[in-house]
Amino acid sequence: MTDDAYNDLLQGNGYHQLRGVISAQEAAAVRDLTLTRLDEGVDQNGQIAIRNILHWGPIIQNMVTNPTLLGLAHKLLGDDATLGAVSARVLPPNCPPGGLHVDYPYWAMNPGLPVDPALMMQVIWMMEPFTEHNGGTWVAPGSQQWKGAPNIERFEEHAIQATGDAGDAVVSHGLLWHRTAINHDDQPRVAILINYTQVAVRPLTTMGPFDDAFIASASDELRALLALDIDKTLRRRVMNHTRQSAASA
Ligand SMILES: O=C(O)CCC(=O)C(=O)O
Repeated sequence: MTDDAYNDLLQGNGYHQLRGVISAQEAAAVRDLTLTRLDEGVDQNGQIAIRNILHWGPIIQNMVTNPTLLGLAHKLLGDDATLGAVSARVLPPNCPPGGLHVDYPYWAMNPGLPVDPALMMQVIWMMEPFTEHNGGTWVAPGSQQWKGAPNIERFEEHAIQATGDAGDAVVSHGLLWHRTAINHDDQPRVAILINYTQVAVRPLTTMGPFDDAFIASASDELRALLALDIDKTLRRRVMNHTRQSAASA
């Protein structure tokens, strides 16, 4: 699976759908939780973004450290990949579509960057079935290979909507052109978005501060993703780099 997803992200569609990563019941619990916390969100042109939701507890932390996703993030971004952002995206009924974009850090950089090595992987978690009716995400297959800034005409020629079941996860290369859709349903549509980046990329949002209880209970995987041991990580990088330079001298 990891190989197929990895190849899809770099050389194929630029995204890959993983079915049933969590159960429909778990997804429903996350959806319900999100809808009780809408007051933490900000309005983004009629859609709601709730940023930095790691503190919502183990239910979100377990999604962040899900072994399947982490395996893929490590293969794509390195064993010391970090968490760039974790947020909820709610599409209220009849909301307008979101803007066409690539993901951070690519939108903050000049276009024309190589696809491989990737700097960022996004996960769009479906907390309920995503359909064309309720706002399945618009994606342009293969657009991670299109150099240059996203443009709407080219996007609309190729874009399709990602649909699937509650508990599915769409992983995508940070350079994939995509946008949120209109929700034509009478119920809000909920996604959880997780961004993993190479360790050298500055996180999009501030992750902390973390209190002592959080740090004491954080799993090894979460410690690594939050770069809580960044000094050790970077020392290891420097040592590997020095060894490689010595070997090639
Ligand atoms: O909520 C969605 O449909 C996807 C949003 C997304 O991928 C993004 O804003 O980067």
